[in-house]
Amino acid sequence: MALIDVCNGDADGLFAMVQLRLAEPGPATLVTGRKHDIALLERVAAQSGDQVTVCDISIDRNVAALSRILAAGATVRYFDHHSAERRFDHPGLAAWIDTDPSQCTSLIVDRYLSGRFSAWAAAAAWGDNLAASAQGLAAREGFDSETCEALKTLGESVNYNAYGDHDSDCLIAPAGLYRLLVRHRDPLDALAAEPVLRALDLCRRDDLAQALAVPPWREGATGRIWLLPDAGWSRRVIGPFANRRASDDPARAHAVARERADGALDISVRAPITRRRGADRLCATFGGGGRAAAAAIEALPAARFEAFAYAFAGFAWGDPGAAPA
Ligand SMILES: [Mn+2]
Repeated sequence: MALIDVCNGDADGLFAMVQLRLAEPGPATLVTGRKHDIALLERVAAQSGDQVTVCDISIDRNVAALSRILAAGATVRYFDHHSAERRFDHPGLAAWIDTDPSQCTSLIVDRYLSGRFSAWAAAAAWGDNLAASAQGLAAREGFDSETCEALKTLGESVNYNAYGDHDSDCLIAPAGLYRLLVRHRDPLDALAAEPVLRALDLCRRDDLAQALAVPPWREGATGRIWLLPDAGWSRRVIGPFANRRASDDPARAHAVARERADGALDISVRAPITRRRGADRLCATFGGGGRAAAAAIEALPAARFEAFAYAFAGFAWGDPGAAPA
């Protein structure tokens, strides 16, 4: 019987798994990757009796591999906040799914563990740009403002580290980072003891400064779009930059496109923070996916960028079927 842990390589995925393994130490094999490695369950070869724990990857994008793992006789615990329309029942599957846009996987795991490692969960919520949720948890735990600032920096730095197209784009592979983090019950101890976290923060600030110097490609009443050149800094910072712009202007939607070496575009989309619905629907129209609040399109042909900008400008953000705001 083997323990197999599978998680997104961003702050939310890694910190969800850190919480679970702090609560339940065990010799687990970790499968993780960068943000764009969404089909992580495909890499899992499970056998009868194996226990697979999954955090922060979409069931919809992994449903075939999930079925195969369950059919092999493994049991699966699944924690997630991505769209789960293809979720199914199976005696070997236990799922904790909450797709509310105020939620992230680390917050779901925090509830599952009755708040044993809430500082990790708050840092993850900041990393997923869920400031209100993070502050709510921090207030409940009585964290002071210095602690909050440190947890926010940690979450944003580790979230930043998950972007990039290649391991060479970033300072440390998510799997290596996880092994450093899980040694610390308190994320503040991790910040003090692991120099790579400070280095990540400095790199993120440098990359953000480069992106913040780029003017919007198009700006309208309902949203803003940026177009970044293909470079190491733009590959790394596209998501954090989209989060920053969304936080700065919460009533408008945001899209950050980045040119790729092959001429196509990768696009990160953020719904308005005041109406966090629809990013996944808009991106699905162009072959992408994600969550209601934050989604992405990979490799959009450049010839379709105008069509995307048009759809983005006219998009009805908010709940489908709700009265127009
Ligand atoms: Mn997440």
